[in-house]
Amino acid sequence: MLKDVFKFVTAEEAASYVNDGDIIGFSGFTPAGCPKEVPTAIAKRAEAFHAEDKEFKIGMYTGASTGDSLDGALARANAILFRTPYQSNKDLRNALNSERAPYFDMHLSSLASHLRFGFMPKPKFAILEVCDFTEDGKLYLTTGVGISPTVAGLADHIILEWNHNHPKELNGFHDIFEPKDPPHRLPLSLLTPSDRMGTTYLQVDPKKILCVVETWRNDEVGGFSPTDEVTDKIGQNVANFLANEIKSGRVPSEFLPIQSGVGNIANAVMASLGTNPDIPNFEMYTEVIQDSVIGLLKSGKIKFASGCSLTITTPVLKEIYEDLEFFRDKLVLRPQELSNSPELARRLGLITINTALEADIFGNVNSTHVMGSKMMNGIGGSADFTRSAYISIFTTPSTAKGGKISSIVPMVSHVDQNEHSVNIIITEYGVADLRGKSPIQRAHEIIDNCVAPEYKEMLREYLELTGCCHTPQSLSACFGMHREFIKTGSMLSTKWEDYKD
Ligand code: 0RQ
Repeated sequence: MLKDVFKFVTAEEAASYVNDGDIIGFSGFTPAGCPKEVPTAIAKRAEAFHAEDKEFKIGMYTGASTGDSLDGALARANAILFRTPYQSNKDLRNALNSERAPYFDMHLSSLASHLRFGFMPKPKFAILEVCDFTEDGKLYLTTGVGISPTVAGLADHIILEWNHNHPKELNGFHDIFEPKDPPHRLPLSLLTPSDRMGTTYLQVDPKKILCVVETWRNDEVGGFSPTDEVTDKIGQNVANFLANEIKSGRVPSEFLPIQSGVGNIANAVMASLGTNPDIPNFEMYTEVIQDSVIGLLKSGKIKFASGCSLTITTPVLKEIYEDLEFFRDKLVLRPQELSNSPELARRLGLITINTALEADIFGNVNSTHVMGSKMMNGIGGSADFTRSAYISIFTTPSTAKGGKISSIVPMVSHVDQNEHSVNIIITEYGVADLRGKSPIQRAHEIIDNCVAPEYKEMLREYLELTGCCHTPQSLSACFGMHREFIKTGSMLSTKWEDYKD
């Protein structure tokens, strides 16, 4: 009996082991598979310490974003010593933008190995959500894997959240593997998205399991906005572009595995790929498996999906759990070191589709910083995939904030992906194919095909400002549209003579 071997406690008792300055690694990836009870109890403990004027902050390693009971609760309690990587919680975003929560944004594929290399302090605790476990330390994870194998290995103590809302039959859906570190690393042996190279469980030293907390709480995955005219059009443009790539022979007729990012646009793109008759049935090798993928697995349009998490809303997850046997040979969940591996992205020939906040006319992309300084979410896995893609695509609506911001600008206010890695930009207006083009040719391609009509002339005029050089950038005017927005609340009134020396 597990209860005879391990210490079963309340979330508050588990949290009482954690002290000011401790560092914790959490399971999960997005709100999927994250612990919920113990982080909330740690946040309450922090609040109690703060009420007595005592310090209480913890260092946090997560897979990616988490649920509100983790990031939200700890941010509201002002209990964050540091935090990495990707996040998307409103309260945490406010905390890190006001320097209350030091945040460093990392490529998701790098985090586990950087922890093992000792580039950052090792976690004292790993808090992991499981659907089942054994006396000899076999852990069966739930809907998100993230960095669980690495933090479980490095931590002194493991606290388990045993979530009975996830069926034990999830056993078999995971492919857990941790590579050796250089110079002893071997090639990752996956040759197709459905290959496996690891175990279905995470083996830990059972002596490290400090305590177990039982819970019945659902993952806190938010719903999606219904698609609208703009996101529908972007989705159709992506699908038509890829259908044409197959027709022209640049993409093999059997097609290539797809990686798709997070959010509303990504969900709409997947829906369009699913309904376009010229797109063959395909496989996914991605990090986040969202709701739209599940419908397409059911219809057969998607043959197989490999990811790091099932970031699925509760009603759709219920559908999966009611028909687990149907999905057993169609889904696999892996640690982010595998799901986001640049080695595998390059070998499998991924077509990668991610979202930009803004792109510039030369092809650089900003997915993270609003007006160059305010962190939105983080780079996530977008660069893990983009740099190693067969074809890298970025989508964005041509404007934001009701047309007052053009998503295409002369120079991005922060660079996440540079012009050398970005192949294709797609808005609701069309497709800019940047492959094999010089900076000036790229600028014309983007302005002609992707920019909203009201900003086209402004950007054409910008190109003429310096009349010089390989990349005609005016260092005085390149942020003129951003500066105009900050000054007046709209980029539409930008006049270059106000910004050019
Ligand atoms: O703001 O919410 O206040 O209205 O940005 O924009 O259009 O709803 O787009 O939900 O698809 O997210 C890049 C953030 C897009 C996401 C980003 C404002 C806009 C709105 C959101 P409001 P949308 P989405 C896999 C890959 C980086 C990581 C990544 C992301 C809000 O896709 O975080 O790709 N990507 N990971 O109004 C000012 C602009 C703007 C702007 C949009 N130019 N200036 N605000 N907005 N453009 C996943 C993982 O790695 C886990």
